Amino acid sequence: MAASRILTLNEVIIQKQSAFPYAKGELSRLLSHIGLAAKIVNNMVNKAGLEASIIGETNNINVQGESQQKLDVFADETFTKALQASGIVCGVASEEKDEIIVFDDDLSRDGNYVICIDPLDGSSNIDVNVSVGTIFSIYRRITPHGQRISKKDFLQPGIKQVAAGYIIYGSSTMLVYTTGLGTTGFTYEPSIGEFCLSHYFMVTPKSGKIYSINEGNYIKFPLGVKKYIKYCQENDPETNRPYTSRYIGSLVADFHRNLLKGGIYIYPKTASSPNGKLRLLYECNPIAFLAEQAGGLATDGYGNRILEIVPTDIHQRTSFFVGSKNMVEKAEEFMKEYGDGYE
Ligand code: P6P
Repeated sequence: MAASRILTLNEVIIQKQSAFPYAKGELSRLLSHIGLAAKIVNNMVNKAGLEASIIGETNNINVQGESQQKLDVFADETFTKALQASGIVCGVASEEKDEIIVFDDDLSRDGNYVICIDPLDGSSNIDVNVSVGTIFSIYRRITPHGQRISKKDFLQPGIKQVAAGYIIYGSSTMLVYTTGLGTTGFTYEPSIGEFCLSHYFMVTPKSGKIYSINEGNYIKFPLGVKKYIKYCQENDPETNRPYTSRYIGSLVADFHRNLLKGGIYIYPKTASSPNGKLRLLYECNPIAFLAEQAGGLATDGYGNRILEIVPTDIHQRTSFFVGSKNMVEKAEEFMKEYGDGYE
C-alpha cells in the first residue's frame, strides 16, 4: 500500500489558499513566516533546561504587571522580526509591548495585515518544563495604504480575524490554525524541520469530562462559577461519575487538551480581577476563533460571544469560558441562574 505522503504546512496552506478570500499567496507567506519563527522559538524552548542564559527572569515587569521571562523577550523579538520580514504585515500588538509596533520600513509599511500576538503564553512554566505556547491573531488593516496605521487597526472584533492560531511547545510541538475553513493541526517533525499535517479538520466533542479552572481562586469566584464547579464535582448524568479537573496554568496546553478530548476552560472575573485575567486581543479572540471553527463555543460567561466583543484597548481583559459547546452552555446556565454575586 502506498505510504500516505506527508503534507507540510506550506503545501496545505497553498491548497486551502484558493478558498481564502484574500488570495495572492499573502496568507501562505505570512503563515510560513510564523512557522519559521515557531521553529526558532521551539529550538530555544527545548534548550531552556540546558542553557542557563535563556531561562529565568529579566529584571523587567511587562505591561501586564508580570515578571518578564528571558524567553518571553526572545519569543517576542523572534516573531516580530519574522512578521516584519514577511513584507505583508504593517504592525504588531504584542502582550510584551505597552504600545503597538508600527513597521515603517519600505518593505512592510504598506502590508495588508496586522497581528495581535502573545509570544510565549504561560512562560512562568518554562523553568518547570510545562508546555507553553504562542498565540496569534491576524486582521486586515483598516487604515488606507499610504497612511500610518494606528490602534484602530487592532481594535477590531474577533469576527474580523482573517486567521488565528497557536503553537504549543510540548512533548511534541504543534501548530494549530484556522482561516475560517475549519481548524487544522500540524505536528513538527524535527528530522525534516517541517510542520506536517496531522489533524486535517479538528472537531471538538460537544461534551467532555474535563473542567479546567484555577480552583485556588474559588473564594473569589462569582456564585454561578462556584455552583458550576460543584455541579461538575457532584454528578455527571451521562455516566453518573464526576468530571475530571485538569488545570496546568498554561492556556494553550489546557485548551489544546480540551479541544482534542472535550472539556471546558474557564477564567472568570474574580473579586480581585473584576475584568478577568486573560487578554481579549491575543489570547481569547484567537482561541475563540479556533474553538468555534472546531464546533465549540467561547463566551464571557454572560451570554456574550467572545468574537463579537468590540475592543477599546489593546490589552483589555475579559472573562473567558471556552470549549465543548454543551459544557459552555451548561456553565452559562449556572451564571444566568446564580448571577454575578459573590457569596
Ligand atoms: P493563574 C498564563 O499567565 C495565563 O495567561 C494562561 O496561560 C493561564 O491559563 C493563566 O494565565 C493562568 O493564570 O491565575 O491560574 O495562574
